[in-house]
Amino acid sequence: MERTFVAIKPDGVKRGLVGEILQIFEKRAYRIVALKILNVTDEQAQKHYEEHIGKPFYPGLIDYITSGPIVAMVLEGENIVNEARRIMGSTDPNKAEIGTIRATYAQIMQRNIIHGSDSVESAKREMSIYFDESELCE
Ligand code: D4T
Repeated sequence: MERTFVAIKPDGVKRGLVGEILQIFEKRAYRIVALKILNVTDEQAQKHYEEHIGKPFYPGLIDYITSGPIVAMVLEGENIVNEARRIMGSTDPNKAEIGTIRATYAQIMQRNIIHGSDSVESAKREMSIYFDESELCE
């Protein structure tokens, strides 16, 4: 069993899409290992997006993820890192396959509604930014 880190970004929370998005993962029978709503601090945002430091879209990315509460979660399931990203669709909603979360709920890359880790290693790193070990339900 694999684990991944998923976050419903501020626009998803503001638009009241938390329940619908959670349902997509629950219907797929993935297990919720941890779940919370939180305001991302600048420090958390910088850690999360450290690979993008210096890129032109970085300041906007930090402003976006800290603009309101996110819903952060750890999900567990078979091959979940890749499968969760397949369910979300491409980073750019315009290129995301119809039926994916981004194609269904988003229009532009700068407001792409959801985040999912891109590898098992990233998942471990990202989980530790948002959750203490004690918050994960075995
Ligand atoms: P996140 O991390 O938000 O799930 O996105 P992805 O894993 O799908 O994609 P990413 O790390 O390449 O991009 C992070 C974040 O930056 C925004 N972005 C990205 C942007 O505004 N302009 C760009 O040119 C790129 C590449 C969108 C997602």
